[in-house]
Amino acid sequence: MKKIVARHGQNPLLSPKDLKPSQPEMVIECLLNPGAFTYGGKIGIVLRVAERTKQKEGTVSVPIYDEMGRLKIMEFSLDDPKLDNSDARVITYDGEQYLTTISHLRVLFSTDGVNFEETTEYPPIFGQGTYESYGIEDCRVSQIKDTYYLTYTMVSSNGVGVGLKTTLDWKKFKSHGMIFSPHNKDCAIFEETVNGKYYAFHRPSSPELGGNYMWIAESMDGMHWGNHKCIARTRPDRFDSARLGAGAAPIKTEKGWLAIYHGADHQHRYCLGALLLDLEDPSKVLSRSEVPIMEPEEAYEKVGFFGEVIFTNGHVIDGDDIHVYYGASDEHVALATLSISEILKTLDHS
Ligand code: MAN
Repeated sequence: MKKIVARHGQNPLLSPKDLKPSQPEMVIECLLNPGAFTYGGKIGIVLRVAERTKQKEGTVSVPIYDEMGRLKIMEFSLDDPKLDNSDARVITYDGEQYLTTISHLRVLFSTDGVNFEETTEYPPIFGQGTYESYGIEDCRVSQIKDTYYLTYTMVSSNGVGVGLKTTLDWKKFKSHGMIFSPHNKDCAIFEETVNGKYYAFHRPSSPELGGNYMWIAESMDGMHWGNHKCIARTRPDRFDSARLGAGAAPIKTEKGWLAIYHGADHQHRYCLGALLLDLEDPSKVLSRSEVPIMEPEEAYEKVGFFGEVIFTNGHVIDGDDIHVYYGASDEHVALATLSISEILKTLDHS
C-alpha cells in the first residue's frame, strides 16, 4: 500500500546556513514557506528568507524598511519595562508590535526538485513602500496560461494583507497592490477558472465574532475579488482548533478540488489537513480531514526557530504525487511526497 506521506531522505533541503544574508548587518534566521512552480523545464521555489539584525548584549533590535526601502534598525533595552519579547516572532514595545525578523523572497531553481540553486540571473524580491515595511512573506504561485500569479503576505504597522504580483519570466514583475486588506493572509488563486470565474482562497482574521477561518472569493479578472464565502472554520479540540489557512492552489481531481491546508491548535502546533470541494462550485465543501494528513514528527519539524510547525504554501504535481515543499519549525525547507489517491481515501467519509 502507498503511504500518504513520504519525507525526502535529504531533508531538510535548505537551512539558514545555505544562503548569504542580503546585507552585512543581517543574519539569516529562517528559510521557510516556499511557493513552488515549474518554468523552462525546471522546478522553481520562491523562498521566504527571514533575517534578523545582529544582536548586541543587553538589547534587542528589530529591522524595518523605510519608505525608500532602506533598512532601519530599531533597538530596545532588555530591561525596559515597556518591552515584551516573550514570542520568538514578534516583540511589543509601548503597545506597538514589531517582527523580530524581516522577510524577503528569493527565487531558486532546481533540475531534480531537491537541489536548489540561487543565481544572480533571478534577483531577490524585497518589500517596497508603506505596506511592506515589515517585509513580505509566504508566497503562493499559481500559473494561469503563461502568467504566474504571486500572492504573498505584505506586512507593516498598518497590518497584514495580501499582495499580488504577476510575472511571465521571473525577472520582470508587475505589482498590483494589496488585493485583500488586513488582517488577511494565506491567499492562493485557483490555476483555472470555473464557469468563467477566477477563485481564490484567503484567510481573514476576526478578533471578535468569527476567527481565523478559510474563505473563498470570486473574481472576473483575477485581481478584484468579491462574493466572499467562509468555507472552513476552526474545530474545537482538533488539530485545527485555533487557525487554518490554505496551502498552494487546489489540485483538480475527479472527485473534486483537493485543497491542502494548515491547521494550528492553541499550542501553535501546525499540521496539514485536506478539504475536498465541489468541482462546479468550489465554495461547497464535500469533505474535510478528521485527523491531520501530516504532522510534526521529525526533529527538524519539532525543534527550531518556532518548533512543532509544518507549513506549506507550495507544491508540484506529478501524476498521483504531490511534491509538497514546506517550512519545518519555521526554520528549514523540507520536501515530502503525498499521494493524491491516498489522501482522497481519507476523505471518503462524507
Ligand atoms: C505571525 C507569524 C510570523 C509572521 C507574522 C506576520 O506572527 O506567522 O512568522 O512573520 O505573523 O505575517
